[in-house]
Amino acid sequence: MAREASGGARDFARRPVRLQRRSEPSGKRLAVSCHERSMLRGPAAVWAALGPLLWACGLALRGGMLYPRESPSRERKELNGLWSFRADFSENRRQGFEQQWYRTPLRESGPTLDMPVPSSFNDVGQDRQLRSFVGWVWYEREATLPQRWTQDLGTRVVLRIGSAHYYAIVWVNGVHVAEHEGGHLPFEADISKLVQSGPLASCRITIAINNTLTPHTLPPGTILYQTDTSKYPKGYFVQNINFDFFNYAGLHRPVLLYTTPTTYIDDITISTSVNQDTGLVDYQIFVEGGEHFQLEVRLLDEEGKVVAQGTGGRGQLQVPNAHLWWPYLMHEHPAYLYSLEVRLTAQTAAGSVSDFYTLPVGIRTVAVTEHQFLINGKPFYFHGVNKHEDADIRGKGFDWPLLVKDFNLLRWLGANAFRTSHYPYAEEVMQLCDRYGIVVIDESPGVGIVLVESYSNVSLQHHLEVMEELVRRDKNHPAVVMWSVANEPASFLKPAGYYFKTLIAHTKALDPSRPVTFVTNSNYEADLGAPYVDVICVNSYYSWYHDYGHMEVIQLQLATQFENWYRTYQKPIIQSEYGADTIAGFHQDPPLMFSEEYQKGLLEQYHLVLDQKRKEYVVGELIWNFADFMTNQSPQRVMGNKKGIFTRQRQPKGAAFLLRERYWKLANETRYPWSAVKSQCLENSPFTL
Ligand code: BDP
Repeated sequence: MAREASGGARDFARRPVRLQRRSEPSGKRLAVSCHERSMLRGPAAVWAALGPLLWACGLALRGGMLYPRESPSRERKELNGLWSFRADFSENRRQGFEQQWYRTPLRESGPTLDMPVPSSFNDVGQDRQLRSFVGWVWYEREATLPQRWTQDLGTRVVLRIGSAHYYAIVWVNGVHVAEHEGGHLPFEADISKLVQSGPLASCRITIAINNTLTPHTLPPGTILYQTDTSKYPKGYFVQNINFDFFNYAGLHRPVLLYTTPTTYIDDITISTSVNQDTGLVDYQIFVEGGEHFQLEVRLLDEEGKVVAQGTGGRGQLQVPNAHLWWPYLMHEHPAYLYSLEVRLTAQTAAGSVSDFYTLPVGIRTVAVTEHQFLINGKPFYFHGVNKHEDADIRGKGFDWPLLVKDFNLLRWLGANAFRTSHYPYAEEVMQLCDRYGIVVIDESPGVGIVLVESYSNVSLQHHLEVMEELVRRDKNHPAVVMWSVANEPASFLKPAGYYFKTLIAHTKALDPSRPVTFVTNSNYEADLGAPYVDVICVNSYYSWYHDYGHMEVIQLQLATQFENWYRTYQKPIIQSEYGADTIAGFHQDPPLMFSEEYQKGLLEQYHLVLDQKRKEYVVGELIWNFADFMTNQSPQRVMGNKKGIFTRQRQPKGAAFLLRERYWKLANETRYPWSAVKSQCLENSPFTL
């Protein structure tokens, strides 16, 4: 007999110390708070048009999460490379806490492995047990600090962890400094006092990470104990999940130290709009660590010329004849980025100090009507992909060559957009999207919400906090045009209505300038969350998970589904997933499932309907998936999900060429001002006119 875990799972995930909010409200904050109720959705077009006004009373986000950039007042030191590592294989997984492994160097409490950071710990070793390990793992590394950092008391030293999946506790020199729940967003700890209190020029960073998922984590999961001793050894359990990707874990993104002065620019929020030819940049600057300061801001164009300037913590910069940030392929000068230079001058007991931060700014507007998605007032059609962050032995570890390769493939394909399925991606990914003009639907890790327990208040509270963290991190990226709060939740369950109403209203209160959605696979009549979204994003797998092999039913089923959704809601629709598993190199004619021909045939059937409906209200199509990716083992998965149009090694299947032809044609049709697109990747592209 099996029972759902309660004690055990919670044991593994239990927080030994209370979760600390990153920073408490401060009297000095400049943002104006406004009651959430006033942010509840009116007609989409109205709130989108009112974006800049509403922004002024957006729900105040507490604590900045500016990307750590170098500047004349800020230094950074990456801690990537080899860390010491140990998985706690003890029965209750808590030996590390019982023996306080953080108190002394990890090698003193037992054997350690070398573990690369960033990477997942799962696939770099030869140990099957480590690959599927559930519980606490321990990472440790010594960092040598520049003398100034440890001796200049006017310097603030911050430890930043780009992502630790799933739950993390951090110590520096054995002292607890931070704790964080959630595997896809950064968190920080001010460690100045610790590193400036003694003669040490180095510090020991210990991070314990737990990958256990519970019904209240995002994504959710459960631990299943197998208690039939005739079949399983004592204490046997497995982690169950309701999402279709491998639960890679570890330090997935860069870990670094950076400095600021002790009075510093903590956060910047910008919001842009356009009035005739004038670009408007509303800014708010949040300062911490001091009361007496001046702020100066300058907006520079790409040539470095100052085009507008201002002073103070909030204001509006006006840019006559502004260059707008356009998606790539939509305009001949896409992705124009200004630089917002912020200079803080503060008077401290030790004299005057300065802090500098430069933020890339794209001026653009986003709005939604009953049947269109508008960027800069022009209809935008999403022709792109869904992605995952994993590849080969590094699992979900951040990797520059992979990132550049993926963006080269996106541009080869003519993809103008992707969704960060099914969790927030690395900040460096978002930065490249800004620079290249690739539009992003930014998705939270709300995937696999199918249990009633996952709709509880505990879960909702955490989901609201995750949206705060996500908006805080990504709010200034022009590439981000919509938030997605979840993927394929059981939105037909009774509590889903209140859950999504609250979650979407909260996200809009955090950021009134962007539409909000979640991605559904529920029936249009049963979906209790759909009334609250601005754009209907719907996944379907006709002739794959139903009517196997019968591609002839696709057109009828897809057209009917679109019509039903539109008749019910009169909102624009995105085909947010569709696809077929395909083993690269399998060929079969007439096409059979899993062959390259079947994948192409299925896509073509979808395209016939998309081509009709995009003349009406369908505003986008995102293939599932850009590349093959790893999943849990199951008889339905052949070493992972094979719905990629590229293999996991990023080589094209036949469908990649089909989509490439389609996307470049779509680009030619939807370009503004009207003129032919030139392929950025291949001089002799058949689509270069
Ligand atoms: C969709 C999910 C996605 C899966 C895909 C599939 O959103 O995460 O990988 O199905 O089954 O339902 O390939």
